[in-house]
Amino acid sequence: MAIERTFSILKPDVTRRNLTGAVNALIEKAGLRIVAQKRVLMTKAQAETFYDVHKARPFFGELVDSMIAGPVVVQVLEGDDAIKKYREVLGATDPAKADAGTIRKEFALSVGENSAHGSDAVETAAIEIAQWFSGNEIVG
Ligand code: 3AN
Repeated sequence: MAIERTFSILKPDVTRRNLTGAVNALIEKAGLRIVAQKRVLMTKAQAETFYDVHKARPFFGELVDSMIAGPVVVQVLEGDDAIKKYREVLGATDPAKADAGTIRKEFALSVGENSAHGSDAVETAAIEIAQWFSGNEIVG
């Protein structure tokens, strides 16, 4: 298996409820290393750019608004097969369908406020990491 990096966002529903450490504990328990991390308040333009792929979806406005409702924690996670592994740790988009022990099953409030984002492919991970981190902010 290849060592990969993936991009993660702990969403405003996590920071609001003071769950950053609890979510990070699940990430680290799964063997992923947090090699970069910062807490930011996204601008509307940054959230729209980040979710540009979803701009035609009916929930786009709601999604952007939910991402700027409070601070988020942006992260780079590193490990074997990190992209797929983190998607497994996240669980299904809809927390009602997520497996026990996953971040979304344990913490998500709804399909919109679903606690965390993880990249879905190598190419999108690289684009998303570059949107939020410069090379010298990532220390493996
Ligand atoms: P995932 O984050 O699991 O890859 P996507 O890429 O389908 O899921 O959706 C991106 C984000 O859009 C989700 N994390 C969620 O916050 C939001 N979202 C997806 N589907 C809905 C929906 N039906 N209603 C509201 N928000 C949604």
